[in-house]
Amino acid sequence: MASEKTVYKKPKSLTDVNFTYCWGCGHSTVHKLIAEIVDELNIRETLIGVAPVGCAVFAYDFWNFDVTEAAHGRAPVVATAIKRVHPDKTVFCYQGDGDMVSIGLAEIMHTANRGENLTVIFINNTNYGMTGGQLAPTSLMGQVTTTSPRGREAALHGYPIKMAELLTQFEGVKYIERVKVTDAASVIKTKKALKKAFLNQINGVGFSFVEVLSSCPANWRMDPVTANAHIDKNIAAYYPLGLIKDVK
Ligand SMILES: Cc1ncc(C[n+]2csc(CCOP(=O)(O)OP(=O)(O)O)c2C)c(N)n1
Ligand code: SF4
Repeated sequence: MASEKTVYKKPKSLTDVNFTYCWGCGHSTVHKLIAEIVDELNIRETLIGVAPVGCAVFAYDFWNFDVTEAAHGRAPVVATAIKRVHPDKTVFCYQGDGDMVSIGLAEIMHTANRGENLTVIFINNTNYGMTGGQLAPTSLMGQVTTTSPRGREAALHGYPIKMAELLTQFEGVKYIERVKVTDAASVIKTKKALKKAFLNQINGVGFSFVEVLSSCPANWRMDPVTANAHIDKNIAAYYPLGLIKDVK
């Protein structure tokens, strides 16, 4: 009889608490990838995450390592303080686009400009997920949301902000990549980018930023498969994927 071989098991860095995310939500995939990377890099005991306001507000329930909470876009400054007090720890921020690009825009810009040796993971689902799908600074032109029922219009709402491109101008920023999690190949690429962003910090390279184009099927009023296709076809057309900055 052939002996059984374990090919996959739940990462140690996830608790037994079930995710509360909607079906097909990108947060679940990224949470799992982070947990896998933390196991692989063996940093579970020396890692501190900073969670945002938004659907990922309960991330501390799902990850089996230290996570604190910094509401309303303040994650980068809280992470800055933690890293400065504990330079031996690996510290990361996990933020949505409403949290980061709306109320927290100043914090991310100044943290990037200071070139803090941090890992920042930015989940861009082009709306405020938790509160019912309101317009975010990242919503696409024409995007219908609960606060833009006629679609996003430049004259009323301005244009979608490309955070990854915006941050490239800061000299302190060493690594920026934009990825997605819509199929197996893109999930593997995302894991590679996230791992590099953690390794950069461990190796003292400096501020590293990974933007993940992520689905919000619930507020987009789409099934998960259609939501992923929407990312591939429309969102990635405005927010180009790939490596944006990599300073050795
Ligand atoms: C001062 C203030 N304004 C607004 C809110 C409501 N609020 C909570 S989460 C959130 C949006 C979060 O959206 P995003 O960061 O995109 O995360 P997602 O839920 O999509 O993952 C808002 C507006 C609040 N709690 N406090
Ligand atoms: S509302 Fe959107 S972002 Fe929030 S859990 Fe549901 S699908 Fe995910």
